[in-house]
Amino acid sequence: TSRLQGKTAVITGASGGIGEATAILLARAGCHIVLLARRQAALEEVAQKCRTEGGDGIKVLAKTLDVNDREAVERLVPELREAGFESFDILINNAGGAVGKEQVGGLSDIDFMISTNLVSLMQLSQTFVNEMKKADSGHIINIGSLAGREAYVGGSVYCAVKHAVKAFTTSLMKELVATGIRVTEVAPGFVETNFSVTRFRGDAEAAAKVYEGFQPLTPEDIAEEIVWCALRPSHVQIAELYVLPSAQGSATIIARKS
Ligand code: 8X3
Repeated sequence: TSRLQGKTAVITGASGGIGEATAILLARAGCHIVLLARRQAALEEVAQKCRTEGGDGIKVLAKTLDVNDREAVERLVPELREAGFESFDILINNAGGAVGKEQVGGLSDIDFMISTNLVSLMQLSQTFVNEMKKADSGHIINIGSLAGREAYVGGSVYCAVKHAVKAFTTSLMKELVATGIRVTEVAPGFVETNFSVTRFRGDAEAAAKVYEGFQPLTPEDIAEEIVWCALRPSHVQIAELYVLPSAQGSATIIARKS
């Protein structure tokens, strides 16, 4: 049986994209699944898929949560305990994204990006590290980005926060070496999801152009990498994993066939 059998995985941004694909694979590996996102209807659909993949042996909970609601995040662990989850083995901080491709952007976009990608990730990490310490075991997996490896035009705020995610995750990994808690950053390049639609403020045409003429990563590709990290034996810690499409070398070096 899988090393993940019977473990509990908590996934933010679970209503679509990488979060959804990861939840489904973890359910298939026998994990109990806590799905967190703002959109309840979409979450319910993902929950159904997880139940189909995981069978009767797993618990699946679809819970509405805005990761930017600090009080709601504070209530999360007690509420999950009430719902029958006793321990938390894997946290996947996947919620996040970029809004706008202009230089810097307005203050509300700046605040939103810092809050969603960084402050929420820090609060959730802190919350679940406290829980995992009780069992002296667990795994925090933070989703970084190519934007945490290079700073590109049109990404000043997003690149800043993703660099911060990388630094935070590395510090946390070092701080927890004496514990049974592992910390991993999985950092993808271009993955075809709703990411670019949000970045281009709903302009689907501009979003589609990002992935034109080459084969981008799929959410399932990154889900496989995340699950691979989680599946390593407990003495193996994948500290970071940088994953690009084969046709991508950097934010701007992409072999497109026109
Ligand atoms: C991944 C998106 O455009 O920074 O976060 O590679 S991008």
